[in-house]
Amino acid sequence: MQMTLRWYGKEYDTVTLEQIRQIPGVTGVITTLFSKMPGELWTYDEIMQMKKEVEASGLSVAGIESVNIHDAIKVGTPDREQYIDAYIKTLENLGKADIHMVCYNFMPVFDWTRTELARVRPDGSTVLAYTQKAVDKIDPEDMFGSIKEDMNGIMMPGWEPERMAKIKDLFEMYKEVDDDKLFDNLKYFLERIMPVCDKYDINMAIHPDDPAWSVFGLPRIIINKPNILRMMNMVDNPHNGVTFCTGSYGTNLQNDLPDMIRSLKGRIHFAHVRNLKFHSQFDFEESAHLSSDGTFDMYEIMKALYEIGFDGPIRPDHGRMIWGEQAMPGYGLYDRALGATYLNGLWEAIDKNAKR
Ligand code: DNO
Repeated sequence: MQMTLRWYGKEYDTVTLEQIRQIPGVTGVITTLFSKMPGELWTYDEIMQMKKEVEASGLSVAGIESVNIHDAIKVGTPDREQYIDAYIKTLENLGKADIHMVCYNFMPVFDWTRTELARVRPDGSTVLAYTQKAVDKIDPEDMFGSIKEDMNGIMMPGWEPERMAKIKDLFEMYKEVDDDKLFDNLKYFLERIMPVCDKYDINMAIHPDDPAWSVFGLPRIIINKPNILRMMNMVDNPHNGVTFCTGSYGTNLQNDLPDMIRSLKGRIHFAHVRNLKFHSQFDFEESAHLSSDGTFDMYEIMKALYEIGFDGPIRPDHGRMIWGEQAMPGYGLYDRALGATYLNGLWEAIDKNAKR
């Protein structure tokens, strides 16, 4: 595996490449062209400019998170063709730039959903949190407004104000889309892009829906083992793979994370590893990475990844906001650096033990 950190680019991120370079064991970043809207073409020159900047700092570009999918593709409207063509061209340009992993999601309207971006924990740190009660009380159109205040003035991925301004229309677009239709549209998209992925050896890594159930009545399909295996089988190509995000699949306590990892051997192209602390089934917050601070057994998760021979990029996922840092919620430097170090420690112990 390659330990990485997510980095949004110097115009958007409060963390610098120089800081990331000093985290022991972190050798690459997962980055993006953050200003690109879903459906927009990424040119070869733009990609190379970003790549050169990362490499000048001594780090590598371990993959992209995300090349976002236009809603026309998810809904399956006739104009999806033009957006799929642009996506294929973007993949081709990434392949030419020697970038081989692309994380994306197929969530309708909202990307990940949290009801609080700065819940205060007993130790004074703040974390992202979710309560179903809060979601049930709020009109989806007010969702963006309700969390905007906590964004620290920073644009959050998946919550672009341009898209949120059209939220009514977005909900209207998805009116006829149920789970099966969403699966069909995903299959159509994957079948169209697999030839370019095969040509340039690009691993597509779908991110799970977060939380792993329907919110606001919208269909959500990348949520559990049966659905993800259905997706792997419906386009049975090794380039059709997943981002295994423990914090997203883990929102549903019925998901057995190590078992899911084992069932996806060869198809996990990217891993997001973080822990959650549950107060009740539908009330959780993002804890520190350490097993004892949350609900998941991080040792068992890392061991499952190790045992399936996972060799892709991995990143500590959202961190707590600690030590007075002001950053994009979930994406500060300090707690993610602690997370990377902890995960590297677990990996080293598992590796040494296995080789004894
Ligand atoms: C949240 C992230 C997601 C993820 C996208 C992938 O912090 O894990 O926003 O990047 O769903 O497209």
